[in-house]
Amino acid sequence: GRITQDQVLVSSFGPKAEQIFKTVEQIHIIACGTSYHAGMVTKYWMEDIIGLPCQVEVASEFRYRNPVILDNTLFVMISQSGETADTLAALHQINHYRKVHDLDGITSLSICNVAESSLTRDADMTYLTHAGPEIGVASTKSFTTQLVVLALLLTSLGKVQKRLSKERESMIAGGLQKLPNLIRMALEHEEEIRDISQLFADKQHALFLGRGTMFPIALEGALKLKEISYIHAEAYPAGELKHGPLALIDETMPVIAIAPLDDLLEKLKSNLQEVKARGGQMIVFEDERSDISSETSFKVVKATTNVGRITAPITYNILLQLLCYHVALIKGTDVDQPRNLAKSVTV
Ligand code: F1P
Repeated sequence: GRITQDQVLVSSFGPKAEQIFKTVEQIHIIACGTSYHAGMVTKYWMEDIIGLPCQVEVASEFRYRNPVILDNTLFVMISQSGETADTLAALHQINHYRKVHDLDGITSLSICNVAESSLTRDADMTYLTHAGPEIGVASTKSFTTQLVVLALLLTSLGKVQKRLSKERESMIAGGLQKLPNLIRMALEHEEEIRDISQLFADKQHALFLGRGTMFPIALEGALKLKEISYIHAEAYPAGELKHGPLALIDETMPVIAIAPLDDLLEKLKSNLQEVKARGGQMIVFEDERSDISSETSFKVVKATTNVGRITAPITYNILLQLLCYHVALIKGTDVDQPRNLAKSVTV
């Protein structure tokens, strides 16, 4: 018979993908560093968009605990290099558990940028990100492509399990189609972001805030800043500010907020008022149509408009990458070869 577009998409995860995706009852994502943050975004997507339970964990914890694994769990192992020791050890533990407990419904999918790697060899299925070689040690374009693959996984699981409404399917497809243009528009903000980065010339600390999928994006922004400029940075879900971190805020603390026009914007705005009241130096990445910029004390980047649930994390992350890059240039660090970091952490 005729092969449908949906079948082509699902089978791109592997010849047995359709059969496996039919029986999956929960997703467990395991990764490290930047790849872990891509997993965190996916947890929001999986539960919110297709209602599939999803947990996400760093491999360096998973591998050293005694997890109870349910049958019909799909493990998604994300790694740019495919050689990260913690992620590989976690996969080997899963394979061992499956054998010892005789649970055939446990399967693994590696999302990887390197085709010939230990992770792709030992996982049941693989989807390559095709980001091209990552020249620098800190992952950047891999993150973008990991999120695109994870959006395709979301679509495939949603379709096979009939969990994806037509409306949501076209929201994802439309978002992915718009993505190249959105990324181009994000890159056009470089000059503006370079000017803002001057603020960090004498800084040793920074705080990133976001809500929903922008929380993992805040985490990723903080990680990039630490990795390439050696500035101590932390990220918080904005609603957690009042549970401790507000104590850190004074007029010397730069606070970077990620504020797309979404259901959480009003909540975020009230969190930002708390920062303002304590004199924090706000840098806000907001939607063109938002009005946070009416706060004259804030430095605002009017980011690309029309981003949705799939495209917002990808687009806003690129704006943060630009900021971290320019801060690193000001600090005079080696952006491609940061101290104390290896491309593949193999120990
Ligand atoms: C994981 C990771 C990267 C980070 C640095 C060290 O690598 O933590 O996210 O930027 O390169 O390793 P991987 O498992 O995605 O290759």
